[in-house]
Amino acid sequence: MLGYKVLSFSLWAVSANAACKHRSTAPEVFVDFDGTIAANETILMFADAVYTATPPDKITLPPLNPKTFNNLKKRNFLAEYQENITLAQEEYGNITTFEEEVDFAASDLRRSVDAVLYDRVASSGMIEYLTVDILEKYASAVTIRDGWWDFALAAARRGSVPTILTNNFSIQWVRLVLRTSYQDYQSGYSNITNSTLDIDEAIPIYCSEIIGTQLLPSSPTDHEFSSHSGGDKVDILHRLMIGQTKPSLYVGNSLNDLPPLVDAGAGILVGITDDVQTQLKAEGGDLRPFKQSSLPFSEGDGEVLYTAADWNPLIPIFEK
Ligand SMILES: *[C@@H]1O[C@H](CO)[C@@H](O)[C@H](O)[C@H]1NC(C)=O
Ligand SMILES: *[C@@H]1O[C@H](CO)[C@@H](O)[C@H](O)[C@H]1NC(C)=O
Ligand SMILES: *[C@@H]1O[C@H](CO)[C@@H](O)[C@H](O)[C@H]1NC(C)=O
Ligand SMILES: *[C@@H]1O[C@H](CO)[C@@H](O)[C@H](O)[C@H]1NC(C)=O
Ligand SMILES: *[C@@H]1O[C@H](CO)[C@@H](O)[C@H](O)[C@H]1NC(C)=O
Ligand SMILES: CC(=O)N[C@H]1CO[C@H](CO)[C@@H](O)[C@@H]1O
Repeated sequence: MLGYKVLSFSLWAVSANAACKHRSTAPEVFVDFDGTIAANETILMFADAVYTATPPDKITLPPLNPKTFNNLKKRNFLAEYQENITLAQEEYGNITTFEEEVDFAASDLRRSVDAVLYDRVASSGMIEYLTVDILEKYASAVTIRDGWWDFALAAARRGSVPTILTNNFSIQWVRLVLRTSYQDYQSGYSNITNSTLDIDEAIPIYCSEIIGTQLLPSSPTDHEFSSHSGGDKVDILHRLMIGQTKPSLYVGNSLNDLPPLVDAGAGILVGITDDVQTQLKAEGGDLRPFKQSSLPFSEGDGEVLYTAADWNPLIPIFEK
């Protein structure tokens, strides 16, 4: 993993030097969805949509989101999932360093926790009750982080339409959230310079698909991929970078994103919580606020992760 890292950084340096001095090479961008593009953990909103759609006598799983549907008086499913992560951590061993945190996030132990959750939800029989109306209602309640569409359009103008790599749970759901949000964005900005670009459709999405039927229109950029961990994201990132001469940039927000963040040519945490930031620094992670002067990334020693509260500070990556 470290070897790949060093290689991609030197590629970045070479291509940046080779480019004319006004325009450094625009990176290929890979982005997490929940918590990074969306301010919300949208998987919980998706789960709420499933509970809303399912007739009460057909509900076979405790609610995933403890904040809603607690009237069902069932065991807190999210707490159980978190216990499963803790059990996996204990089995992995004592995690005290940043490197161990990255390694655990890429491990089969950590992967199996999310795979078990996914399989249990997929086989619950509840997903089949979902309707377009209910999905649309929940999609319009998602908050997209500030600057996302400006960032995505700036990247697209430099030939780097961002690719979404997400572990949660449905391509159709993620695409619907993008479509809904981009419509809002466009209605607020009457003079978008590249209005011919349907970027909400152009963004490739690599994700599982838990909805058994095609409820919503598909897009040629949908890519079903059984992704359940940061290690899976690294695999797909490597596959997509084959033959690519550009450097890679990964943007995420959580511990699950550490493997691709560290593996890519550069890694930026957008929307990381203070708790996780404090934890990673205590474990020896080198986290620094992302600034325009952080560019070009080639100056780093390859172990720095940058942080930003939203997407606005990242737009200059594509304006250099
Ligand atoms: C989504 O996130 C935003 C920003 O953190 C928050 O204000 C909003 O209440 C959240 N929406 C839902 C439905 O959780
Ligand atoms: C975990 O590591 C810390 C720091 O090295 C140490 O203080 C602690 O005793 C260890 N715990 C276990 C259960 O090994
Ligand atoms: C927690 O793990 C157990 C054992 O693998 C599994 O049966 C259970 O469904 C898991 N819970 C969740 C919420 O994923
Ligand atoms: C609009 O975006 C597309 C896709 O990136 C690009 O091919 C095209 O050149 C852009 N057009 C303008 C006017 O920027
Ligand atoms: C419209 O375009 C002008 C000129 O490029 C720009 O200054 C202005 O901020 C844009 N308005 C919106 C709402 O984007
Ligand atoms: C692997 C991964 O990203 N799993 C996430 C799926 O969604 C839950 C709920 O938001 C997160 O806690 C997991 O980290």
